[in-house]
Amino acid sequence: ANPAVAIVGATGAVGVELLACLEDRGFPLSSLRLLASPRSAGKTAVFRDRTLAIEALGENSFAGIDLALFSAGSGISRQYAPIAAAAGAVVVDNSSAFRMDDAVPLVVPEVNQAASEGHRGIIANPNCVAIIAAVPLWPLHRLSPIARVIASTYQAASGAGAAAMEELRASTAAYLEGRHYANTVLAHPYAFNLFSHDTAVDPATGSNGEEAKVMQELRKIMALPDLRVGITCVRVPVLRAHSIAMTVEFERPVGLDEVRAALSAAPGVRLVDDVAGNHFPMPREASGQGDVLVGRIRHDASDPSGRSVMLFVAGDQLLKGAALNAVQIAERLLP
Ligand code: A2P
Ligand code: 11C
Repeated sequence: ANPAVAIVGATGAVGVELLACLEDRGFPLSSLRLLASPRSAGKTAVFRDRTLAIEALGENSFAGIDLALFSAGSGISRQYAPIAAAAGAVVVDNSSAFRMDDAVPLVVPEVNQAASEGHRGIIANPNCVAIIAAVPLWPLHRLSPIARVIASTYQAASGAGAAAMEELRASTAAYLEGRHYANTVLAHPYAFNLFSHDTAVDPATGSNGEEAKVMQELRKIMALPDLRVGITCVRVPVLRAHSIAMTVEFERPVGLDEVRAALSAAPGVRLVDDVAGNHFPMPREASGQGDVLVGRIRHDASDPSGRSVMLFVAGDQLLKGAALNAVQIAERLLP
């Protein structure tokens, strides 16, 4: 029989996309239960032309559920994912709660699909920047071993949730009309501005929480515990796709033709590298796309050895960075 599926956080920015991915991809399911906070109980959502009620999440929400897709923050995951797993469901968890737990696979299907096989009830969906970076980094590592990655991110509002997307819209409208807008979701004025990622900086390392996650998650996903990663994470006033500028240092010199060929052949990657047209990956074009867009492929002029290649990447944070990756993990669990 097809699995009975539950979505936890069905009203959130990622939850809505989980519903859409299940529908668009024709995911074979026998029933779908939509769970959120008590504030949403009684609201409805439409799935395959049927109107489904949204229910308040509780300890009894998982009876008869085979697959539970969680995207309601790490506190909810810590509390309820073990309950769902104990009730017999396989959990695919979009939060950071279990990602670095040795007993929990951290999976990007294009990179380490086989890791899912060892799961004990919970599979973690990585951080969105880690996913969007890993999709092009993995075929490059297969081409020639990577020693080091230096990256800067341009992260959209969607990564901070539906309320942050609304804050970007409302604060931009207020700015254009000359009205004061008091930000309530993000810590700084968002319209026509950008700022260091909203997670706290660890005084001991100087990295913020997002940067630390990306560094450690990339090493786990790619099974490269010694990969050297340096990253700066920044929130920009874009609605829903994250972009990343990356410098990839290989152990040996590489040619741009072989880099392009490896990326062209890679699953989940689409080259957007029109030099004559000056047309490269953009968040607006990445939005709504399952593929990670990759372009601006060139040698790093500051490294005459020819071992360093620079790229610009954009990927839909809500799709490949979250919902789509989770549904792709779940598809591969189907018999
Ligand atoms: P709700 O809409 O009822 O608050 P986002 O990441 O876009 O901010 O969405 C967060 C998701 O997590 C929403 O679906 C939200 O539901 C859900 N959520 C937040 N708190 C709880 C809770 N205590 N129990 C269940 N779901 C929750
Ligand atoms: C952001 N990447 O854009 C974050 C959101 O590790 O799941 C997701 C945080 C995570 O702010």
